[in-house]
Amino acid sequence: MFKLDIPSRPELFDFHGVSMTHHYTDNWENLQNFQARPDDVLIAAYPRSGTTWLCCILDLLYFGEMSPERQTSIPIFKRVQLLEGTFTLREGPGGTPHVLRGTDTLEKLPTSPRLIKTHLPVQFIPKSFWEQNCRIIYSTRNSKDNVVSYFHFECMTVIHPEPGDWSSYLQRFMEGKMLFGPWYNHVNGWWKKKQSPSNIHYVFYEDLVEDTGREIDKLCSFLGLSLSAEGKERILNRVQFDVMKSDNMVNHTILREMDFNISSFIRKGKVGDWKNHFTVAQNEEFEEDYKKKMKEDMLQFRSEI
Ligand code: PPS
Repeated sequence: MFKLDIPSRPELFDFHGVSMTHHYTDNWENLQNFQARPDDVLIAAYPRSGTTWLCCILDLLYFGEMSPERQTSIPIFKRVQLLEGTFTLREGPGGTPHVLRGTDTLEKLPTSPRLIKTHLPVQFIPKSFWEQNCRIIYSTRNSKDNVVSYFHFECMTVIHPEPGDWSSYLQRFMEGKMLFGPWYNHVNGWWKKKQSPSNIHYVFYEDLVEDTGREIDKLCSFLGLSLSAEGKERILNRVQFDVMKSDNMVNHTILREMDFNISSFIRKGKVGDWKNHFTVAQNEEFEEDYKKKMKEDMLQFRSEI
């Protein structure tokens, strides 16, 4: 079990125009000066849009054949390290605190490539990733399922701010006062960056649910990897929802900061679960607001398949 030192839920504060908590800003200078390597692969996503699923796929693509024990012995959050995280770890009650910084861990990571995860909006990404023209995979999901998943997650973990009730949460999501900022700015900011010369591949959660194999093929062609039919089958088996949900190296049950009596980290895995949460009135208000915020953008999402 890992025991982080989190005495109470962190507060949100405005950080360069984005709502953040100190866990993701404490190490800002080192983060901004982080030295990316040309072969680094960055997996970027707004929280709760399929990041872990993609992390597992990429980890298997790069290291599945070479070191199968990696998947059975190392938790996914260590195999694919969060760039911006800063947490204090305490070994036993009253034990010596030990600060864990994503940047430090990544600097020591011996793998090539390094698989790196981030929830940062595009404007916060350290400039070395652009200078090195690193491959970046951006995972995204329709806003309604995203907010539902984010709500359940924030209810179950003290790592994030207090979520409050569902209806006030939904309002706050529309106002954009969420950890890592407004969903709307996040997905559009990354999308605009993709239109400029860059090395970004977008993956839609709905597409992954619809046809995981097809999306793995697209990933391989973006990453310049070749995969045998058997290798692909092995990956497809390993990343099925039920398999990941029961895999202790993936489902985060080893983290004491998550209360699995409240929800699950790998929860439902469906497109359209929002229908079980939004009232008719909430849906109308959300749609109206969505049209205003997304009117100039070409980005199209599917909220059902
Ligand atoms: S986090 O906390 O930001 O890292 O969360 P993230 O991994 O981005 O997203 C969690 C949601 O992805 C779902 N998930 C999957 N769906 C289908 N198949 C597979 N294999 C899978 N793995 C993860 C997970 O269940 C969360 O969505 P919800 O809607 O809450 O179930």
